[in-house]
This record gives sequence, C-alpha cells and structure tokens, in this order.
Amino acid sequence: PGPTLAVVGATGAVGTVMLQILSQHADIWGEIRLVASPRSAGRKLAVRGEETEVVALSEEVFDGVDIAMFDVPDEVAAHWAPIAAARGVVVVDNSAAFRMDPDVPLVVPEVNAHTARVRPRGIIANPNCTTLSMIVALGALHAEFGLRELVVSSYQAVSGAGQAGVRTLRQQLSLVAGTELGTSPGDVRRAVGDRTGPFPEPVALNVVPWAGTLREDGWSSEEMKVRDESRKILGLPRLPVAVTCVRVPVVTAHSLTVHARFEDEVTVDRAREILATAPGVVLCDDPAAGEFPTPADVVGTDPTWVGRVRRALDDPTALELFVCGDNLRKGAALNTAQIAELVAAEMS
Ligand code: 2RA
Repeated sequence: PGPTLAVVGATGAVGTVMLQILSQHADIWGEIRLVASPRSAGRKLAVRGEETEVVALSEEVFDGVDIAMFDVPDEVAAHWAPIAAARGVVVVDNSAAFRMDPDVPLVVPEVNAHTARVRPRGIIANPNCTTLSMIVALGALHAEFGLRELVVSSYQAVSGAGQAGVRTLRQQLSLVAGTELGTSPGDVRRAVGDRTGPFPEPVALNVVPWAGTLREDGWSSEEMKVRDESRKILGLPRLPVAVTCVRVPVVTAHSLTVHARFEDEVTVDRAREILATAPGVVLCDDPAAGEFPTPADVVGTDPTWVGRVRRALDDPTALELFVCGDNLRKGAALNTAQIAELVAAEMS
C-alpha cells in the first residue's frame, strides 16, 4: 500500500476541497485519516468514494502517518505541526505559522519543487491563496525574463475568509437583492447592519480595500504575505513588491492585476508563448473576441488563468497582466496535495 495520509482540518472550506481532490487525483495513498477539532469528530465524510469517520485531533492520531496535510488556524498549526513532525510525519501546512521560517521550504511545485526536499523541521509550508493565485504565471515569466519589480492589486473572493465569509456574502446578497440599494451613501451599510461577518465593511454591492489584520504603517497582513512569500518562492529576497489587497463580492476565485518589470525589454509575443506553454497556466487573452479570465468561469478549475497581456506603455521592460485562480484549489488544497504527492514520490 502507499503512504498513510492524514488530512487535518478535513471539515473546513479548504478541507472539503482537499477531499474532492483526493477523490479526483491518482490514488497513491494507503490509509487516509480524516482529522478535525473534537466538535467535528464523529462526522462521516466521503473520500475516494468511501464514507470515512472524522477523528478528533490528538497526538496518537499521527501514529503510523507518513504525511499530514494541515488546513487549520495559524495557532493550531503552530502547536500541532511540530508535534506531528516529532512523530516522524512530514507536515504540509497551509497556515501562515511557518511560511517565513528559514528552516521551512515554501513550495509551489511548478516554480520551486526542488526546495521541498530540504525540510529540517519536517514541515513544508503552502503559500497564501493570494500569492498562489498569481505565482505560477509569474514564476514562468521570471524564469525567462528575470523579474525586477512587482506592483499588484488583488480582487479577493469571500471564501478566502472561510465558510464564514461565504455565509456572510450570501446573507448580505439576500438582504440587498431586488432593492434599489447602492444608490445613496450608506444605504447598503444600513441594510446589512452588523452582519458583516469576517469583513470590516459590507461586501455585497461593494468592494472593500482590506484583507487580514493591521500591520505597521497601514499595511495589511495579507499585503505583507504577498510580498514576503513572492520573494521567498522566487528566491528574490530584495524584490521590490507593492501590493494592495481588495475583497470583492465573488464566492470563489481570486483575481489580480499585475505590473511586472523585468531585467530587459520584453515582447508580448514571447510572454504569450511562455504563458501558453507553462505547466499549470492557461492563456485566455483575446479581448477582440471578449475573452479574458473571470472568477465566474475559473472557479472549480486547477490552472492559473492569464489574460490582458500587454507591454507597459511607458516601460518596454514591463508587462501588465490580469490573473485569475481558484483560491480553494490551486490557492490552497490543490497546491497542498501536489506537495504531498511530491513527498509521497520520494517515499515510493
Ligand atoms: C483571504 N488569503 O483571502 C486570505 C486567506 N488566507 O482572506
């Protein structure tokens, strides 16, 4: 039999997609153990077509496990990932707890798979979904052109904030649907009241220029993650990166506008060739035919979709792109599963 896998956080928004992916990918696993908080223990979930009972997180749950995929809050991962690693488990962690630890590789298989082999703490980190929604395309362009600077704005779906984010948008949409709201200052806010869930402002009929928590000098934690993680994944520790993160009323699939400046002059033709052939990327770029990626079409798919490829009007070394990716698939569960599969291949 193949290696034993534990899915820790199996009942959450990302955990649910992880189970779908495990049922869709080649079945390389022996036992798959589903683990969650004591509150969810005893539930039965389908994986690989079998009903599997969820067990409560404990030290013993890791006995005999080879690889564990964690999708739990940062503080839970910070506590439990080292416990699992100490029991010989290779942990692939989707929280922010270890991403910037120099002894923990931050892995995107299409970009830096080789870094997954060196993991002194027995932990491999999975990047944040916003970074992941663009980095496969950027990694491909960087390999050819040499990235020198990034300026990015995100358009982030509410499922990035978990099931509570999705519930909040749906409830707010039901409050504003069929009304004339959105025509005078504050009318949406009054209709939504305190039902803003994990967001600081109403997200229905709105955009909210905020994701995460407040960091120094007005930056958000989400913006710092995109900067720090992009630098680490691309191996460019001093890359200038400017990010603004924005929440939009989309259920799933993050989008980003990207201004990327490279070492030398670039051509759109060569950029399009690179993007059209890069593993994990789909070029969808025919504005004359009304073709560009949008979250509504990209949701539920695996690749990073790229459109609107243009050379900057005032800088022949820079490209403008619109990038879209499913934040629960490549942005979280899929990348985690791909890393787990890399590690499993080492064991076979
Ligand atoms: C969000 N990227 O979209 C975050 C989740 N890690 O809120």
